[in-house]
Amino acid sequence: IPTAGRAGLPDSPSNHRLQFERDVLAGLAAPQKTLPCKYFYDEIGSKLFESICELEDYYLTRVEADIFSCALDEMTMVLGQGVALVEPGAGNCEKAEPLLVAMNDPVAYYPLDISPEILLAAQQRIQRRLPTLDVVPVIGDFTSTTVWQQLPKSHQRKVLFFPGSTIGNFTPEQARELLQRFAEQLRPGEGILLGADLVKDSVVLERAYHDSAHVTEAFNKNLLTRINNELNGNFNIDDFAHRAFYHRVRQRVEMHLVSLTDQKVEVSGQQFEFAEGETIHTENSHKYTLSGLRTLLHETGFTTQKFWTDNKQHYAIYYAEV
Ligand code: AVJ
Repeated sequence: IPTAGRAGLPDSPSNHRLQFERDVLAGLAAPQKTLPCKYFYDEIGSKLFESICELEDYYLTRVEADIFSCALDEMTMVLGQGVALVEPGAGNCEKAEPLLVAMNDPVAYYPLDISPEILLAAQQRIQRRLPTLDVVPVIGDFTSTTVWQQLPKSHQRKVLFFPGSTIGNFTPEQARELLQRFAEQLRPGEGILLGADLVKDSVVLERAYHDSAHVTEAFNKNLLTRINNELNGNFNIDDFAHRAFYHRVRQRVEMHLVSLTDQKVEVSGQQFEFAEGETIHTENSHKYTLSGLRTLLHETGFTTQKFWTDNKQHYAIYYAEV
């Protein structure tokens, strides 16, 4: 793999492809085959994810939206006036929009995402609705350090917006590292609005990731289609099955793709062997308790100010400041 130029162009499309190739080849060569879940979100994957969010079985989006609409007045009060909202992994920005509309004179919105098409469409939509708001999309991977340098230096009071239980995709150690990195971007008095899915009955959890309409299955398998298309792979999609289960000890839903036969697959000219029943681990979705979330925030330099939850305590949103 040629590496020249990568340092100078950390977020260019060709570097994204190189990074994708490196991650896939390394992941498939590991003893437990694994693929990073951030690669789910190509154009088709992003659409499939939007369909997942509309499923009855996938309660997360609905419950979070309900908490937001019930708590909107309280939230805008604790956020305060003249805030610049920064959203890592903003996607279609549909969660920020109602919040921005309700907020007290927000000055700017910085949605940060790897997908420019979706961001630019969202920018136009939000800009039309809030003409005086400064909407500035930032293209990049929020887990990289370089993307934060693209944020304009300003004296605006920042609040990070990290809803959707995206934090769940990180192991507890990775989550601590990420929140520490977030905290480093903030000055005293600046904050984070963090949404996370809570530990609950495993039947409810497993239904959310193994929905009856099989959209999550399509979402999971689309990763193989993407590898076929972009990295010259020859996965036979029908030779893999979708699996999702809740692991009580690890406190997470794991998604896997299970090989249904002994088979060989080629990606970018490299061959990988699968035994029947062997899996590719494609996603972790960690679930938190309220006290676990509070501890995570405290350990990473935040002081929790307030939290909101639904009456079943399926989901929680925390506001915390550094
Ligand atoms: C967007 C990471 C919160 O883990 O619930 C949905 C992604 N994966 N269905 C989640 C997802 C399978 C989702 N997050």
